[in-house]
Amino acid sequence: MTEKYLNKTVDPATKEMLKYAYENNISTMFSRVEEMKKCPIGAEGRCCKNCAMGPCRFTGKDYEEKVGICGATLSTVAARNLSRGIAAGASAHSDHGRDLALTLKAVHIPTFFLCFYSVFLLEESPGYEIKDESKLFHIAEILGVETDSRDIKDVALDVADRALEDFGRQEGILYYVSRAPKKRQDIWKKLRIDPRGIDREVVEMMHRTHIGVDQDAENILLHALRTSLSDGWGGSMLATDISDILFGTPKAIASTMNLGVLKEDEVNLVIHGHEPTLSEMIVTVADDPELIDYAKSKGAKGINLTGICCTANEVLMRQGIPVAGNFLQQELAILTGAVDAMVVDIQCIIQALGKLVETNHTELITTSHKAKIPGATHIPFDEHNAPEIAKQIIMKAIDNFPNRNGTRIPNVNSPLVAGFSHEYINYMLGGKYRASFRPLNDAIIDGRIQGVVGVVGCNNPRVAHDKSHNYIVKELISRDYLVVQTGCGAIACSKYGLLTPEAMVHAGEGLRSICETVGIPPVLHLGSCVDNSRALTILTQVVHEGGLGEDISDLPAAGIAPEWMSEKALSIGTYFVASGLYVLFGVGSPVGGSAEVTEMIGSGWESIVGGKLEFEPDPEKILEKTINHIQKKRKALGIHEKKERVLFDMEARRELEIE
Ligand code: SF4
Ligand code: MSK
Repeated sequence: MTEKYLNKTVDPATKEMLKYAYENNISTMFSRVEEMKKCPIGAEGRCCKNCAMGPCRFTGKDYEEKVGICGATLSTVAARNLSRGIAAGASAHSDHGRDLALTLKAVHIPTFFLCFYSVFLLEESPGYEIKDESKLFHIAEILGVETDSRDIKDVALDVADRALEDFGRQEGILYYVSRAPKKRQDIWKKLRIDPRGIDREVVEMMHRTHIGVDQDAENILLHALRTSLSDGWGGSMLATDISDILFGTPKAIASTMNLGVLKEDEVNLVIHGHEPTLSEMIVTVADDPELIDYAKSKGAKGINLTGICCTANEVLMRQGIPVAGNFLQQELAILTGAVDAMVVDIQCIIQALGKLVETNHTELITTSHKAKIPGATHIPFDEHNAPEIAKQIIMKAIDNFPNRNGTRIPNVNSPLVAGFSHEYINYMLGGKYRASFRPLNDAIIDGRIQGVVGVVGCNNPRVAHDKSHNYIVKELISRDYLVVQTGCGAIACSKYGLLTPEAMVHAGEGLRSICETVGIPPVLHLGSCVDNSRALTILTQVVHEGGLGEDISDLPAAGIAPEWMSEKALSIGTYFVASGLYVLFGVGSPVGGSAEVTEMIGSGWESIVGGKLEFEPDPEKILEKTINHIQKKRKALGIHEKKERVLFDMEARRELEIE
């Protein structure tokens, strides 16, 4: 028996399932990565296949001096490859945001409209409603929608239309650009990278990287910054805001994490993918007593909903639904034999699942016309008929319960607290009547908190599962850095209890004192991939609160994606850089073959936007660079020397007043 699996993860539940997979010769991402060696040329951005004269590969001793058949230099090729990845990532988030805007539009048709056209429109999207009116009105204000004395449905419709306008905008800039600090907006304007239409930036990126268009690596990369901004301050931010409007703005909520959340005696339905639209409806419908009775009639005690990847984060943040695992655990969940159905929508759902369910009892259900998988049952999702579709999916899971053929659920799970929207953090810090980021700014200024670090992103079987996430986060909190997380990174750290208030035992003295006073964990779960936009809002609020500079680039803050793998991660990292942050990625560099491009996205970008992007495979170096950077920012702000907090008595106060 091989014990190769021992070094592949730090998660005991994953180890247990890998033992089963290896002993039974079952292929998973963990084993396929051993067989699929990286192409060293492609891995470093040294291959171009943008036209049929190529692919042109930059190899040999003098590869940096070579040019492609069209004359393209290595830096042009590497910049084009990276930029296309960023455009793909931006398009994924933004298409997600567009679907939410369309759902919002479908939910609320104004009454007068109905009178003229069709009464059937009344039933446009049964089951959906506006859950957070105050957020709707706040967003309406930003989008310039009139709210005074207007019906909420009319406001919602206008908000949806304004959001959709930003996807198709041809001229002008995105509405949300105005949310950024003024200094940041000026930088974007001066560089002409303030994002126009969301779709327009992605299309232009694809155009510029077509053979024979933009041959200047720096210019290509400048547009990559703009494209990523259309994601961060456009598609992703809209996705987050509209999800909050429709399903509620998250508040702190307790739940459980890891494969042990699957239940032996209940029907297990795992929700996997990214959008909250269908998953929220499944959560609502699963409580239907008729469905529960139906599950009982099949011998189950009830219906157990759990999630994987970012759909899991969406329903965790708002409903406290337990999470079965992150990206690398999707196959392992099926191998437990206890998943009666896995319903998926879009993104991070691997094709191997279709093959895996051929030999396992799980019913794999695809729901998006954009994402079909051979081997899956397709039940097309339609927001106009969502409760019925959700019911149909749950019935499929129930019907499959009697077909189980032995289960092996690892008895491993951990508690966590999620739900830290920026609105909730604001409330936690200042209370209901004085909600404010002031206490956070003060703690950063007096050094109890040294800085804020986002540790986000995926898993990647090229590096040990969850290991870097946990190492970096533990080290940071022990040194008084507040950590915010999203996506699979948040799932990784919650497995080890780092997202609970009890985790403050791992925190440094200063951070611990804040966690105790405010009642927050030292690691805050902000949500799914699109919810990285919440971090942009938090950073902006910290700037506006005052005392820490005038721009995001002044803040003692940084971003890390230690186990990244997706193009979405590239877009996220780049929009943080374009917003002024230092961002470090682990694993390996997709432009490592070009010293010029490596410099352009590092010191080059830093000189124009204040943020820089680096790829650093060594987690210890990531930590060191992050800390050095934050300390450099503290020094620039003049807050690097620890100030003792002085408690004044009356006499001392009088002296101050006299002066
Ligand atoms: Fe080669 Fe140029 Fe075609 Fe790329 S675009 S494959 S470098 S000829
Ligand atoms: S799901 S993009 S593996 S974080 Fe958002 Fe996880 Fe990365 Fe997918």
